[in-house]
Amino acid sequence: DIEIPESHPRYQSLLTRHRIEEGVDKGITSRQGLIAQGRGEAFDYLLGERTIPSADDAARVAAAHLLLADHPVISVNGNVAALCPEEIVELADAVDADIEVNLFNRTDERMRAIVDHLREHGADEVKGLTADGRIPGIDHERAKVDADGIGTADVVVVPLEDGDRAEALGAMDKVEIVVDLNPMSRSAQVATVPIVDNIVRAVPNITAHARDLKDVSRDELEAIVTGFDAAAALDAAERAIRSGSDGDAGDGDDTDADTN
Ligand code: PTJ
Repeated sequence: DIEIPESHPRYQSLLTRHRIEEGVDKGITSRQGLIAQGRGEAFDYLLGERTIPSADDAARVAAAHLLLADHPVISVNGNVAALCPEEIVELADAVDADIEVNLFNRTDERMRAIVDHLREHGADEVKGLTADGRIPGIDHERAKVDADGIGTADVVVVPLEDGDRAEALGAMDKVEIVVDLNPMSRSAQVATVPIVDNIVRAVPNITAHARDLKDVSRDELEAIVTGFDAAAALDAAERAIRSGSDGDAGDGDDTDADTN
C-alpha cells in the first residue's frame, strides 16, 4: 500500500488516483477507467481542484430534480464505485433513489464485483444484474439496463458517462444529471443538468443540498429547476478553466446590461 502524507499539496488528488488503481486491482474499474481518470485530473487541476460556484448551483438544481422525481436512479460505473461508494449510498438514501450498476464495458464479473462492493459500503438493493430493459439506439452490451431501474426512471444521475449513452438516455426523455469535469464533453453538453466537478466532491454536495431542500415545497423546488440554464453553467465552467477564476458571467464586463 502507498502511504500519502496528508501534508502533500495534492493529497486529495493522489488519494483519488490510488482509489482508482485499487479499483482496477479488485476488478471493479476497467483499464479504460484509468485513462478517464487521467483526463478528469487534468481538468480538475485547471479548475483548481475545487467546486466552482456554477457547479455548486448545478448540484442544488440536481438535488431539486431528485426530490421532485417519481423514480430517480443513480447509475454507477467502475470509476464511481471505486471513488465514492459510500457517498453514492448516502445520496440514494437522502433522495430515495435506486442504485443501478451500468457499465460501458460490461462484463458479468465486473457487474458482480461492483454490486458486492456497493453492498459492502452499505447499499441494500443494487440493480443492474437483471438487464431486462434496453436503451434504444446503442449497441447491445452498452444498452442493457433494468426495466424497473433506469428503464423506467424519470430522473437519472449518470456520472462520468460516455457521450453516446448520455445522448441515447437523453433521447428517452429522462432528466439527465451528468457529473463530468470536462464541460466540452458530449455528456456534459447533452445533460439536463451538467455538474462540472469531481465526482468525489459533487456527490456529497448534491446530498448536502438535498438535505437542505428536504422541507421545501414542490413549487419552490420547481422554481429552482426551471430557473436553471445549462448552457450558462457550461460556459461558466469553461471560462473558469480557461481563466483560472470562478467563471461568473459579468466578471469585469457588462454583458448582463445589454440583453435588450
Ligand atoms: O466502468 P465502465 O465500463 O462503465 O467505464 C467507465 C468509463 C469512465 C471508463 C467510461 O464511461 C468512459 O470511457 O468514459 P470517458 O468517455 O473516458 O469519459 C469520462 C469523462 O469523465 C471524461 O470527460 C473525464 O474528464 C471525466 N472524469 C474522469 N474522472 C472524473 C471525471 N469527471 C468527474 N469526476 C472524476 N473523478
